[in-house]
Amino acid sequence: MDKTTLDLTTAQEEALASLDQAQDEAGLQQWRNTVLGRKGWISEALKGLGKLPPAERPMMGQRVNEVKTRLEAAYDQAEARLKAQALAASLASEAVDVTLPGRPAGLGGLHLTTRTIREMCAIFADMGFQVYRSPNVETDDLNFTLLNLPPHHPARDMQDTFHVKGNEGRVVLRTQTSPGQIRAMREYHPEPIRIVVPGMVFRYEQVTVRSEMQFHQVEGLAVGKHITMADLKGTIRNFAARFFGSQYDVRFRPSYFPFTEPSMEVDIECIVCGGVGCRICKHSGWLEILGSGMVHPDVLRNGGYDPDIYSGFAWGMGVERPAILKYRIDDIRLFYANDLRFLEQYA
Ligand code: 2NM
Repeated sequence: MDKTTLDLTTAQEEALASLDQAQDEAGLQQWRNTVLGRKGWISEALKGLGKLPPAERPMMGQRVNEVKTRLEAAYDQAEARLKAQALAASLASEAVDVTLPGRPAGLGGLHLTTRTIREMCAIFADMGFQVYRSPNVETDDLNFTLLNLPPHHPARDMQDTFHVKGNEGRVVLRTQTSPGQIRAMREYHPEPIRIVVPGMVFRYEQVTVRSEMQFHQVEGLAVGKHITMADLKGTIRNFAARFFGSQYDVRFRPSYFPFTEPSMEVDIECIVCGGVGCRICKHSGWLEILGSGMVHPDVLRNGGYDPDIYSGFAWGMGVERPAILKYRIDDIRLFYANDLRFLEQYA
């Protein structure tokens, strides 16, 4: 290619213009080949110098080299520009908008059983009862004998028991939280006590919509020098009014428990039908909520209190059953099914 100085200037301007058009790496390389490559026109121009009259060669040679230097610099600039564009594009595609609100991880909540235990304990706490904790695994003595249920007593069959292997059959999963009351009496006698013992209990029974093998209780005990049945009734009535609502009547029915004398079961007016009679209350208008009574003299003695000086009342109440009544839940097995669709409604 045989270019004059003027041609070179025009070619340079064209090359610079087309370089500005290069949009990507491929376009850039193609431009480099046609302009600066071994067979590009700069090379051709350099080769063509030999055909010029000797007098023109130095001036023309210098001019071609100027153009070459100028285009090489332009190429480097264009390459840098494309790299910066590519980087900006990839950063934009990966960009995180830090001003967007976050997607919060789901927060856990308390299980309905836990909430109900806490609510029950809080109501009794307002009446001066302290929470007393005691083990899930107990000796036969604490779970039965000291509660006035000697070996072979027929009332032991009221609660079918899980036995822990070995230990000559003397170790059981507690069937009620009452052994905690014995522990508390032995720890605090002869001081007066007002305690509630919440916790899990275990009974080897058929699982149904109304009963599980594992459930919870909040049992209570008050011992002192002038405790009467009026205290028991007042405490339970106050609890029922606060837990279920004061519009429901409460009644006390004579009953039997080995650890109390006299004993009473407590019913609340059916909270589903208001006492008219329905399927839930088996058309009686009443729902049983707990068992209670005046602590048996032998049990007081086993706890270290002289029954001629001290008296006490106690109750045993489930957690899940009052909860299914209060929240109108139709299957007690939901408490252990771990279905979030159920649990989340109460978290
Ligand atoms: C019940 C019913 C009546 C009860 C008695 C005691 C203790 F240890 F103080 F004697 N604790 N819990 C009791 C009384 C439990 O469950 C239906």
